[in-house]
Amino acid sequence: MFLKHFYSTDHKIFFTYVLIRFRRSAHRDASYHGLRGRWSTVIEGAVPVAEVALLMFFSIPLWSARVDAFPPEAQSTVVRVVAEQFAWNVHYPGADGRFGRTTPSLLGPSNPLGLDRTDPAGRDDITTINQLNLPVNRPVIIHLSSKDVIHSFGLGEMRVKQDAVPGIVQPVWFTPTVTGQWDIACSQLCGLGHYRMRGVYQIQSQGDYQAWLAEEAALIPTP
Ligand SMILES: [Cu+2]
Repeated sequence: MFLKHFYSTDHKIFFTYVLIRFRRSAHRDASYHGLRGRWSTVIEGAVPVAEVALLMFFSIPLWSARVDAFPPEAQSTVVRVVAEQFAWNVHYPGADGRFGRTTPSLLGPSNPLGLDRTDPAGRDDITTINQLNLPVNRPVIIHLSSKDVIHSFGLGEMRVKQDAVPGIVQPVWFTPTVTGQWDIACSQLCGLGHYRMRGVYQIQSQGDYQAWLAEEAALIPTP
């Protein structure tokens, strides 16, 4: 990004100007004084001031307005993602559209979300590890949290990157417009196994997604 900016057209024009303006035939003796006067200092000071103003008063408020305009949950695919060292636990509400109760006392190797299957809302819930399937052309709302340390949920192709912070449920939304399969990357150095904290997300057609949900629902353990 920086390099691309550095070699932009205006720099090439300036470089050409300098080549001609300070050519050898016009300046036999080198000047060791460099630039005199206050203008360069003024410009150097003005550039960061202008950039900070652009960032603080335009860029950040605009981006904030964009990401805070959440679509209604009823018209979205709502999923919970719980990060841990070193995996992504995914929780779907199931056919009833309601998330079952989760509690730390039920946490265990076979129940990484601590989901209470005796809760009526939790009976049909689907859980996966490192596998996030979503339908295309429908807004997705992900309620993101973490069990241990700060992770960062990165879906590069969806332009999504959001920190997962223990003690906070942070919603993030986007609308996938293409089908395909990519990696969920943890983009926060979260421990020794950070490098293998990799999941897969798959954007599917509505039909494929429903078929996948049915497949997963068939795997739900019966109490
Ligand atoms: Cu991580």
